[in-house]
Amino acid sequence: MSDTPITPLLDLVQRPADLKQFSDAQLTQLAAELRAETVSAVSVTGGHLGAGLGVVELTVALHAVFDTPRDKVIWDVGHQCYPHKILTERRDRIRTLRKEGGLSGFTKRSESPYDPFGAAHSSTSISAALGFAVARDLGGVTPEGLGDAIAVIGDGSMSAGMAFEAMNNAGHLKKRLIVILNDNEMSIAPPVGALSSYLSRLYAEEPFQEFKAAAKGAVSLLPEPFREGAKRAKEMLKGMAVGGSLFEELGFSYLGPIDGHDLNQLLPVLRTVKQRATGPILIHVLTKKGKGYAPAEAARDKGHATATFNIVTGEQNKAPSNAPSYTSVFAGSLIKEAAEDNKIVAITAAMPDGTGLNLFAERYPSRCFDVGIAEQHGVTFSAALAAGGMKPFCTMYSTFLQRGYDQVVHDVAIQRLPVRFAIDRAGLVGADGATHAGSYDIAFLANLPGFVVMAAADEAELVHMVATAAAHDDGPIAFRFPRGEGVGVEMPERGTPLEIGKGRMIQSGARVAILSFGTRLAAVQKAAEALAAKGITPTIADARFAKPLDRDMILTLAADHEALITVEEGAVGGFGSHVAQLLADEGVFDAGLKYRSMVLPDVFIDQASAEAMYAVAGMDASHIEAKVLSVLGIAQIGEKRA
Ligand SMILES: Cc1ncc(C[n+]2csc(CCOP(=O)(O)OP(=O)(O)O)c2C)c(N)n1
Repeated sequence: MSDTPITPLLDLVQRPADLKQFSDAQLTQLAAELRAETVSAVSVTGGHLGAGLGVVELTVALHAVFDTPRDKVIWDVGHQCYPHKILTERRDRIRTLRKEGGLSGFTKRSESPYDPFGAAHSSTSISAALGFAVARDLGGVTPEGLGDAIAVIGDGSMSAGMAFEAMNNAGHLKKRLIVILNDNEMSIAPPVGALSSYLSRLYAEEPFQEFKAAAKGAVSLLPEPFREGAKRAKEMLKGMAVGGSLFEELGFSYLGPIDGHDLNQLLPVLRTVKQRATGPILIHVLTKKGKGYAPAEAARDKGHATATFNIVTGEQNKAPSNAPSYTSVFAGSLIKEAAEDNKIVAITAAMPDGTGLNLFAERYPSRCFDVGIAEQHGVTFSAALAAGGMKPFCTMYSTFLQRGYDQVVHDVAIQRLPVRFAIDRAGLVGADGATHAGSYDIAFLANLPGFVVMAAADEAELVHMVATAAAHDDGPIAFRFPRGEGVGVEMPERGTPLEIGKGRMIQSGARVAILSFGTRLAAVQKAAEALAAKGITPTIADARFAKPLDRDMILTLAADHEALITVEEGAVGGFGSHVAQLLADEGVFDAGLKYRSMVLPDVFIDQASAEAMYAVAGMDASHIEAKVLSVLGIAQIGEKRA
């Protein structure tokens, strides 16, 4: 594979309709070219590689057989959609994937009519496809028309509750709907759980299926082309008995399993389904994550997500790190706490590596639970672990915890159970964009009675917050920390529990106090250096807690300064709102305090580098400096920034 692959057939494809001109044999060649183009693009952009490589043939087959964008192909998660983007009028921009102003790394409605439903969080595709199918049957209108609705969902994503809720509903409504189960026996990590074992059995026990099919006379029930297929492709039919009773019980016709890398199987099956399907149908397709690119196939995560890389060697270009990542500091601290306290257990929802809990699991396998892509269950499971006397650390990315919100309220907070929420990827996340930004957790947790909500200002603070959470048995407690590296502070050997609801002073100054919550503290300090050159020394405090607030500290800061500014990497409604509420309730504004809060802007910020996102958000050091100057009424020379 060269850096810029030679792609004579792909070069003829402007839009999916162009695929109709190709013979099946040419489509096979087209798939090879599409794979090479995908590898080439991701080598310069980084991103999700393995999942896309696994669906190259499926992507070609879907676009060759169906008529997109009239027919709606809905990719679950959307991380496998790069080949789809190449075929759907976005090849010219494919090397801008995940970059500022470039293509999103996921499907996105605003980007293309070929992305009928955006995603990035998993397990929504069947619900979305069903919605399109029902809209179609009720005479709904879209600019592209409404044809077939096809959900493509991975075996990992299929394990989530939402997928089953949708199948349950679809089986009941009996609308024509196509679900393609893309089974690569991988999630990000190897998938766990009973569904995964069930799927494995579906193809491990072929003889049983054949027997069952024969017993039911099922082969004769298969549509004509499948019966012909028995002659043409004996191998294919072997695996295509009527199995998948779980899906059948839910009201789906089950077809499969078929080889998802063989267009000679995919094309006839999809054509037949297109011709004949009446109700909901599930096609079970077996694929290999990372297929066709040796370094991805060989990688532990099958090339799930990668930095830019050298195509020949597969070697990734990773910047050397100067400080440990927050994730590794969290995991290391939790392991130390767990060594002292055998009641500590850890829960992840399909993200063992991303959360660092893979390290915890190595050390304490029986105390670590990967519940699959099942945040709702993960939270309630944690709640009951707490009720049962354990000390659960429910470890989730901020953005994915959103899915378990009712469980946080109903199962944890109302019952005042001491679940410890370790919230990774809090704040802006860069290339994954708006769907993955951890913007809301402060707001949606700090409004819950009895919750303790902390944010670590640096990696040493994180160590103390893990210890604080371990020691806190009086109700739920959460601590948030961002993606990426710490700031390089000296690290304590062990964490010391913090006093609940107490902040800390960083520097005392005059006129203006900056009250920071979380890792924007470094930017605040940088702003203070720039302000010092202008003769202004702000007071700086680290709030540590958004709930309970350090009332004494905040009211003292307000009393001693002309202006108070809060800074947090979260949406409106969070820390700053609680501080404003306190100040209002205490009548502080009556006395004329100048108050400003710096929060994420009220927009969904598209992907870009972290620095660029902070600039868009108005949250970098220069913005903080400008905010101080403006609140003090000091005009700036040149550009007015605040
Ligand atoms: C609600 C939610 N939780 C977690 C994730 C993180 N995540 C992204 S892809 C993925 C694995 C998906 O596995 P599968 O559906 O089998 O697709 P594959 O990558 O194997 O093609 C996970 C856990 C997510 N996107 N959404």
